[in-house]
Amino acid sequence: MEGRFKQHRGRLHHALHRLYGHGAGFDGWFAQLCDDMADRFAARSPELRALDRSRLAQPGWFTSPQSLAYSAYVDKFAGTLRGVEDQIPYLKSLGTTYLHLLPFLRAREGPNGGENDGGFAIASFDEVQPALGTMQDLRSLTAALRRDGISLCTDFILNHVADDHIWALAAKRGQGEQGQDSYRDYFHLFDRVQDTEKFANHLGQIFPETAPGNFTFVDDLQAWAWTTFYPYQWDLNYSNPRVFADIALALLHLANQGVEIFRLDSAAFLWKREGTNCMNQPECHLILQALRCVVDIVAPGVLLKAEAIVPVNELPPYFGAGEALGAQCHLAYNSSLMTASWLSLAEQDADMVCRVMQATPRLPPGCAWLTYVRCHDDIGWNVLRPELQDEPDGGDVRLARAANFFAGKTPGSYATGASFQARPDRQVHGTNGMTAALVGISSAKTSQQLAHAFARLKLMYGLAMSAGGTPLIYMGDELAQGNDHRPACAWPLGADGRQLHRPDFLKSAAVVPASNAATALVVLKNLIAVRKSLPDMAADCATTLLPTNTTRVLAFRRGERLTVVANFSDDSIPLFQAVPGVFENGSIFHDRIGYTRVDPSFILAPWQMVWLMPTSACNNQADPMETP
Ligand code: OTU
Repeated sequence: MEGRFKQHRGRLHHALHRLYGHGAGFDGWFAQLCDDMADRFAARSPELRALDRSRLAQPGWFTSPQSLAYSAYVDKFAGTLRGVEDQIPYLKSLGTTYLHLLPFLRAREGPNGGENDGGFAIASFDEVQPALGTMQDLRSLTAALRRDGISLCTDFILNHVADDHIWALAAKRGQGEQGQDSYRDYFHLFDRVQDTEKFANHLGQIFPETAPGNFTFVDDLQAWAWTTFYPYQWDLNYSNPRVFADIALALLHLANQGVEIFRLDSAAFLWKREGTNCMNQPECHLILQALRCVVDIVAPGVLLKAEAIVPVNELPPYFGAGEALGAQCHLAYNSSLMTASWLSLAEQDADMVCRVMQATPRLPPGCAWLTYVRCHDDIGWNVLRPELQDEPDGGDVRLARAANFFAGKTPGSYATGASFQARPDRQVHGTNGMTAALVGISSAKTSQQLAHAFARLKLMYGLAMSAGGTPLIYMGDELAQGNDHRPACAWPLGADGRQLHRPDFLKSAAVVPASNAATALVVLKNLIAVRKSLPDMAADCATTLLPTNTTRVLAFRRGERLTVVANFSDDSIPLFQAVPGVFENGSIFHDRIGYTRVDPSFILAPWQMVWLMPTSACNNQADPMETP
């Protein structure tokens, strides 16, 4: 660690000094943090240190086309952490290299039936949720996954803790170390509601229906706590250096259990500034840069992934900017592309995807997007507002149309999702539903409807697999699982519309031949296998949009030779007319995901996606169309 400490200490000091240097005692605090980091390193196992070394020797190890992420709830996927271990062969059969397990640390047990935001209200960073297993099980799981080439990713919920976390309890008791009130300073507390108002007017709302507002009066504190999410999730106060140190050490402790990737939950919200929406603040990026230095020094095999659901222009800074370019998070959700792909699907117009891709810069080396279709959250429409600012109504009508379409409220809609946190009299918010429900697999009645629905599944996942980055499969999508229709009130974690897309996993063993589940599995496995075979799919290969004659079609090139074309509409469209440039050099292509020859007479079927390689470049790949 000595060498790495020398290498990165300056950066760490620089970021933390900018955040906390003005306070008395900074030097002593910084020295203590460095000592604590050394302790964490001392506790790091030989296996994990070896992993660190091998990853340092291979920077960007996660950016290859081999990378494939899978996201699942422990209980719904496999019961317990031990159960997840038993599912490793299945994960491997998909080609998974990275498993994101939704929160499994000890969560809030409080009143109201123990509501804990699906585990996102953390009561302890150092314990596993008892129903899911133990810390020993976690170590066993991470080791087993690692043996099979799969990295475990955990949610690291660093913006807030539950109101029964030890820090919150200490704040309620009004005691801190040395009998002081110091744990109150772990949170943003206000004595008078008037003090919250100067912030409130500029803030957005995450759950405007079920948790309106951003502040909660807490009797035990006799104060208003900042609660961006649910009232029982208290935002941490990062202007207090002790919060940063405790969080950094908690992260390292989990890294020492073998967690390799940290999904930094709600990363945009870490710093509050009057007169702003308190997202994406410069200090928020300094906090993340400092965290990156901490892992670069102690556990350099570890990756940080930003979960910042923000407009596309706000996303690149999560990879670092200026002198910190490439020195912040390794990965970030491409949430704008995800939302844009759903809007484009509803509108049968690829324009929004094009705009978002245009606004997505090439990333610094050693960085990659996390590309996805669905996750455990809603599709949040408002991230597209900047792209819609030229619309006379700021995009209200277009977004509302898309939301209504996916809620199945538009005549002729194939989708069976539901709107989230929206009221007819209020602007659009989010959409819930499993992919299969949103693309129409669940509602298809005729074989043609089903074929179209599967084309849309292939289009949506094909985009996530080809746009550049590590693609993520959300548990159940690979088996075309539909929505969970158990009533919200029966849900153990409290009523939350997002549970619509959090069903129990249909075990692969239960997949019936020729069922939708079986078909979906073939579609996704095919995309995965082909992607893995194409070097141009690496995250660091350039993505270049190609001009088209119709916005119903999206076309882009990956690297030098791979051309991706997608028809977002229900029209049949001659490829030659839609993307004339494709055939410029007289090339004939092979569609790697459709196993067809593609020449200038090729017609894109409704919602068809093709991945084109010049036949000259496929010399080793037998073309089924040309084999006698
Ligand atoms: C994240 O998400 C989690 O993914 C949610 O499951 C949690 O409820 C939330 O944090 C609080 O921990 O804006 O950038 O569906 O998109 O809450 C963070 C709404 C977020 C989520 C939003 C969210």
